[in-house]
Formats: sequence, structure tokens, C-alpha cells
Amino acid sequence: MEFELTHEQRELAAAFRQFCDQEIAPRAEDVDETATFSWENYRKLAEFGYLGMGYASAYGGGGADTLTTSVLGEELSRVCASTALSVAASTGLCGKFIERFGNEEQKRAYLPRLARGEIVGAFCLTEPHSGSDAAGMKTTAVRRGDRWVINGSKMFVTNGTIADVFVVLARTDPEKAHGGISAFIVEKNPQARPGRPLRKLGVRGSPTCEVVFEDCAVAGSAVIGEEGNGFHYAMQNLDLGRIGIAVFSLGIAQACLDESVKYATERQAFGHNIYEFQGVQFKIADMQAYIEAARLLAWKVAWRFSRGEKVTRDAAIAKLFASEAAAQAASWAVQIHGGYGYIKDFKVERLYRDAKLGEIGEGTSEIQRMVIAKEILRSRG
Ligand code: COS
Repeated sequence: MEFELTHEQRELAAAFRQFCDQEIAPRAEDVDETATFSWENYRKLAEFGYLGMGYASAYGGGGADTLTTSVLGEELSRVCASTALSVAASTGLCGKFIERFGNEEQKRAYLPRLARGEIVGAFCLTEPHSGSDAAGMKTTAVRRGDRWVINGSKMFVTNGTIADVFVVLARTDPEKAHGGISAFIVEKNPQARPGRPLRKLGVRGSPTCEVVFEDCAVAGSAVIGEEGNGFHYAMQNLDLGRIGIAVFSLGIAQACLDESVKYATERQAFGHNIYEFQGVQFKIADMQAYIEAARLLAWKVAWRFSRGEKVTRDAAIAKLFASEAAAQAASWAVQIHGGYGYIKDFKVERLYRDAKLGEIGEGTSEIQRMVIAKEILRSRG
């Protein structure tokens, strides 16, 4: 087993790290403070080639595998979790859904524009009354002639206020449970109404809202893949999305460690750098250990996904471990900063709020544990 990234991957990661530090990091505080999506970041990431990096070259992408995009995703999350989350929802939850399950026409219609940053994507699965129980959705799509008419409400839609294209899961057969759900591509239109941005604890610069579909008619060609297969596609794409959240959490955890080491080697107490105290050293050492373990899990599952393997269990493990590691690292980082960690002048205050999302988004920690437990039983027949 090879544990090293290739020379090309390391070169690309180094270039992207520098790009993130120079071009994205300076806006991160403002993005959070004003709770505003940064179009400037989005444009610059498109110019770098990051937005389409994971798509096949036939669709304007860079053809990079998931391990490569994961290594880069960590760097972006390290500097601006809000931008990282919005980009992941657009390119991954929406774009990758279309690339993996859509037809040629759908891929050509949306992927190049997503890659160039001309449009933004969103993914609509969760509803106000069905979050963890995704199959409990009430949104319907009813066939009328050669069109489908969608009615219902989707909740916590990342990019909901800024999206041009939505991948929407809706019930097409009320008699069937999981097999009665289909996926649609819905372009922005007056019958797909985003609500006001939700006022969130963290990742505030990634706009989240409710989207209400009221007699929203789409062409028959808007169905993604096979009718009735939407739930399976959504679950498969969430496997990939959960690798993305693992990487998102990893980036935040790394930023917590970096800030803690910096602060602890500058701050004086009792005539010493506080780094010299074991109480601080142990937290920093534990952070590093958690990060190393989380990174190995994330890289392993990303690598396996790139090889076309089924990664449901490992994606849930990586997401669970990395998000809980990030939340713990953020808590320790604030603690190391003491009173300064509790005010907005220091980055760890934002990291602490941002980290929490990892334990909730794309399936809570409890759902990941359910998925892991189910997969263990499944593997034993
Ligand atoms: N890959 C492929 N197929 C999957 C799958 C996966 N990761 N997970 C489930 N399936 C399939 C199952 O094999 C089953 O197929 P059959 O009907 O052919 O037997 C079907 O989907 C139903 O699976 P299951 O019985 O496990 O579904 P549940 O309703 O019990 O729900 C959980 C499963 C809880 C895992 C799902 O609802 C979930 O992930 N919830 C969290 C949703 C979430 O993450 N939301 C975040 C919003 S997205 S930003």
C-alpha cells in the first residue's frame, strides 16, 4: 500500500495552498461577519480550475480523482469554510449528481457552466419535517402530459438563494417508499422560490434557505436517471458528499492546530511561553493525532471511491471521525486562547462555530453511526 501522494498531487496541493492563502483567506473574516457569499472567491476558484477539477475533461473538467480533490478541498476549508461548503454543494452535491447519474445532454448542459463558475448549483433533499429520515419526504412530482409538476418545500438548502440549478428529490409514486422517489433538474424560475437566508451559527457566508416549489413545471427530460431511483442516487452521492464533509472538517481542524501553535508560542504566562506548559502541549499533541487519523481515513476513502469501490461505510466513518475531531480541536483551540478565543478578533472563534456544521450537515453523527452499524450487519449477510 502506497501512503504518499504523487509528485503531481503534491505540486498541485502546494500551488493551491498558496492560492488559498493569498486569494481566499483575506476575505474569510468579512465573509463570515457579513454573512455574504463571496462571488469574488467563486470567480477566482473558477479561474484556478478548482470548480471543475473533479469533472471529466469532456465536460470542461480537470479529470482529477477524488483523492486529489479531497487534498485540495482541505486547503480551501482551512482558510474559508463558508466558501468551501458552497463550492462543495454546487460542484459535488449538484454537479457530481448530474455527472454520475444524468444523461449526456444533461451533463453537457450543466457541467461546463458549473466548472467555469457561470452558474451555481444546489441540492434539495431535506424537508422541514424530514431531515435524518430522508425517505420521509412529502414533496411530489406529478406527471402532466409531457411535463412534471413539483410541489413541496425543501429545507436547509445550501446555496438556495444564489443557485441557478437545483437537483431536487421528489415523490413520484406515493405507493412506494424508497422506490417512489425520483430526481429532477430544476432551473431557477419563479415557481421555485428561495426563502430568506437562514441566520446561522457558523459557515455564515454560505447561504442556506428554504426553497418552496409551487406548481413548478419541468420538462420530462428533467428526470435524472431512472424514474423511481432518486433515493438510491441521493444516497450514493451522499457517500461522496460525506467524504467532502470529512475533508471540510479536516481543514477546520488543521486551522485550529495552526492557530493554537502560533498563539501558544507567542503568549506568555508565569514567565514562560504557554506552549511550555503540559496542559497546552497535550491539547496540541492530541489535535495533531486526531488530524493525522482523520486525514488517513479521508484519504483512504477518497482513494477507494476513485477506484470505483462502494464506500458507504468508510465515508460515514471518515465523516464521523473528522467532524468530531474538528469540533474537539476547535474547542481546545478556543481554550488555549482563553478569553481571546472567545472574541471575534481571533480566528478560532469562527472556527469553533464553523466546526459544528460537520457534525450535522450531510447526515448527523448519529446517522453516520446508524449507517456504519447497518453496513457492518450487511457485510455479515
Ligand atoms: N448507497 C447505495 N444505496 C443505498 C445507500 C447507499 N449509501 N444507502 C441506502 N441505500 C439503499 C438501500 O440499499 C435500500 O435499497 P433497496 O430499497 O433496494 O433495498 C434503500 O436505499 C433504502 O435504504 P435504507 O433502508 O437504509 O433507508 P432508510 O430509509 O432506513 O434511511 C438513512 C437510510 C438513514 C441512511 C438515510 O435516510 C440518510 O442518509 N439520512 C440522512 C440524510 C442526510 O444525510 N441528509 C443531509 C442532507 S443532504 S445536504
